[in-house]
Amino acid sequence: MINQKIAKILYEISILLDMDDIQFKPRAYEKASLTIQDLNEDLEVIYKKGGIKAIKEIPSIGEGISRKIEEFIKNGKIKEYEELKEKFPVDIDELKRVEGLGPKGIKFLYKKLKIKNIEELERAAKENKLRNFEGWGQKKEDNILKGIEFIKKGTGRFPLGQVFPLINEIRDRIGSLKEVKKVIIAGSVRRWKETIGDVDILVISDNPKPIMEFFTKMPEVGKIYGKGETKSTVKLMNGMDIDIRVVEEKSYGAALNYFTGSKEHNVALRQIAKDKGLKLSEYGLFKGNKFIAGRTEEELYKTLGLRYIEPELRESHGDEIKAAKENKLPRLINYDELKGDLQVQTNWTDGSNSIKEMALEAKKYGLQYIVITDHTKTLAMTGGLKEKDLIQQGKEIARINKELNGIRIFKGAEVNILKDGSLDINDETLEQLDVVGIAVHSNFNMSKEDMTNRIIKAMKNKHADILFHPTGRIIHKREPFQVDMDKIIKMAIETNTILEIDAYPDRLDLNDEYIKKAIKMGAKLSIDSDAHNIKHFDFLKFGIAQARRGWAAKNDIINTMGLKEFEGYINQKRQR
Ligand code: DGT
Ligand code: CA
Ligand code: CA
Ligand code: ZN
Repeated sequence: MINQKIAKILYEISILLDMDDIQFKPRAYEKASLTIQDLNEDLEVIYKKGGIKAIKEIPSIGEGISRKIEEFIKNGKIKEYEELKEKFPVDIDELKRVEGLGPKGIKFLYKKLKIKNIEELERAAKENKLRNFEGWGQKKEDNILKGIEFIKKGTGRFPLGQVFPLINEIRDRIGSLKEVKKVIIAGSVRRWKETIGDVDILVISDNPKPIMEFFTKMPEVGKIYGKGETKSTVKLMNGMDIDIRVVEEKSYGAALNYFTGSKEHNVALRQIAKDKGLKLSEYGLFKGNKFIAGRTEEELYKTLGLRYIEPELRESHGDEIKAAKENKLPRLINYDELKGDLQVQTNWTDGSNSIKEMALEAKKYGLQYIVITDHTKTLAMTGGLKEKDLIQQGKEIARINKELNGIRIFKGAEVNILKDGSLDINDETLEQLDVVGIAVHSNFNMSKEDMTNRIIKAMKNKHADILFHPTGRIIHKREPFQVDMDKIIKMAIETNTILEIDAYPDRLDLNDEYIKKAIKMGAKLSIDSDAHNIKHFDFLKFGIAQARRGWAAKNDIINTMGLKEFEGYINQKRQR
């Protein structure tokens, strides 16, 4: 797919045109970029089938932009873009990763200080050159430095959701080679960690040589670190490293176990083996020189006297080993057990699809119900809904529900928790909704005590049902805000408020530790996609993985309830 490449270029053109003080055009490029990001069909395919005419028929793509797209498909570059980049040699892609720095800020800093990249930005901020501009100040300068710090820390790790489709595609490509008997992704990917350092691919084969050839020659490969008989390492053009190892069938379980990790889990298993007078390695479990287990992982755990431990649990710092010994591992929620999605945005605010489109797509994912939760009025940049809009949307939902079968839409909202803990939608309107989500979207930099009190006050509103993305963090972008999670969990139980596991790949909020804690204390959780377009239901699996990493069973998650049960649950909630 070249769509993402083109979308990125169009977005950069929009910023560069704006730097050039050109009116209106930037907005058109930005809109086109957003449309293309969400397009299901490959632009190259569209073009091959219907030429430039077919491109022009895509909404929000006009004559001028369709010519640029054609140019890219034909020549692999866009002349205007190259010229603009020469005129403004600014690393937009890099700079816009800094939290709090948007296109306007990038333009401003280039005009005033000729800042082109993160290094120059950092230097300027450290020399206090930003704080004296109107509308900037010391606080913003500090935040920019914090944002830079954050990016530096995260460098090299990728949010799993960002690279997951590519990883699976590569796995399938390798799997289709005739020399390959089996291929599996091990390492942190198999443990579904929030972010991954590199990808570890394990292959069973008697003939590794052609596999090494194929692997090191994949079109995505940017650099070969090493190419051996049975193992190789490459860096892809997107910066991600991949290791591949070929093993024999006989040691597959042991190798898979070793390369799945975590390292701490491996160390603990080896100790258990040692205590039994055995030796565990990536080649198998041995008594002296005699191979006694290692063909499968199940066999390995069994021989060590443990219950099988799911990969998502293999990093709980020893807890999982203790539980496996005592037969106390949870029966984790399965990847097919969600029946509803309680946070879904639409084109009424910042989502890209209609209510009906979202509902129909949810049905394809096997869901029985969704809650529409568009943003509310104080989140102005998303065009947040006012009371009267919510009432109107409710009517629309009722109408659509009559048209659809097999999927039920509930009326909801993602209501802003204001600085003082009050909600930005009045009680009479909240009363009319089926499910009320509440969330912090502003004033993140409060003291722990103030933030905790703010959220507790909001949870005490009798209409509040779910606390969305409870810590507000964005991976690689924004630290969680300061909050006393013990108190929040206690209050969630007392006020019967659901705590959300937001499945959006750069949120994954709550994190695994808080999930574990919330479950232990007895709170109820939900797993929601936070979808902003129809493709985002695909994120639910990352939320389920996160829940599993937090030791969640089916019963801990509210939206594993079927429609009837869920309806009963919210009706009961409404009556109190
Ligand atoms: P990552 O790549 O940083 O997201 O995390 P992992 O867990 O995928 O780590 P990686 O790629 O360095 O190694 C893959 C697995 O190999 C790791 O989970 C456990 C195993 N492993 C690697 N180095 C060691 C080691 O020094 N000792 C032990 N026991 N296992 C190791
Ligand atoms: Ca790895
Ligand atoms: Ca590795
Ligand atoms: Zn939100």
